[in-house]
Amino acid sequence: MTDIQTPRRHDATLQDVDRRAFVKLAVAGGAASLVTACGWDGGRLLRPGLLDISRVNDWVGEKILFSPTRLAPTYSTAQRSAKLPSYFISTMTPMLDDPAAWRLRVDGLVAQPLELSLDDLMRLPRVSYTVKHHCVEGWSAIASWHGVPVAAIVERCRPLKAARHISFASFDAGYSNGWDLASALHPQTILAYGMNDNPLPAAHGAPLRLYSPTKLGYKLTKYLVSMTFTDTRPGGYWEDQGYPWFGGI
Ligand SMILES: Nc1nc2c(c(=O)[nH]1)N[C@H]1C(S)=C(S)[C@@H](COP(=O)(O)O)O[C@H]1N2
Ligand SMILES: [Mo]
Repeated sequence: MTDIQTPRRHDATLQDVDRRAFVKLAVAGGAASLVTACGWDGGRLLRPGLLDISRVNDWVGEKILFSPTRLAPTYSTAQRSAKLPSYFISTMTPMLDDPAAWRLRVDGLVAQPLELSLDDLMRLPRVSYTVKHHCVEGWSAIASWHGVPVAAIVERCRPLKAARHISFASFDAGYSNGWDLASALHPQTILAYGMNDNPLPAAHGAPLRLYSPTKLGYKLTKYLVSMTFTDTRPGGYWEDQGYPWFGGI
């Protein structure tokens, strides 16, 4: 499929690692249980009790900490990290055989289902920001992202009253994430097609990825193919293995 090889998670260069910026969750037990999230031994994290702690974290995050309008800090382009580690669950960089045929499917509980090409998305309102990425493995890195607010998509597909959540799905071995509608409508939640003034690189989720500086890295679906509006709370790759569903910062 491709001869382009990018470093995978284990050999990614962790430049600009800022462990002091390691995400602090409101519930101390949650933070302790998160250290190896999106790591290599996720299976071992399925200890009894962890899922309960996650649920408390989610409740605190969703009902108390999250504000639909609070903006995450932004940085100057001069503060960008030299490198952003690249993570994906496939064994090789997920790439499309026919990028021109790619479309974002918007479906589920909506009045107007959509099929959007990259050109369609680029014609919609554009947001750019330079923000810090937080991975629960303990690294963070600053980069600029360019894309269309999810709110602009929501405006066009017109979710039905019963729609409360969105399931974001990818072509990376079925990686997916579930989001609540309020978080998706946050002004800094975007579908990014650009990074650091360039088209989104394959290693970082080309052609399109979800991005938000108010969520932990594992909530930011790369290699997007669809957004499905649901009434029930959708699961996700790491969420289903015990990591906090809300994943807020
Ligand atoms: N499709 C897909 N999206 C994904 C992942 C993944 O493995 N597959 N990993 C997540 C995790 S754990 C992180 S920290 C970020 C990493 O984004 P980056 O590779 O651009 O640094 O992507 C998230 N989105
Ligand atoms: Mo991560």
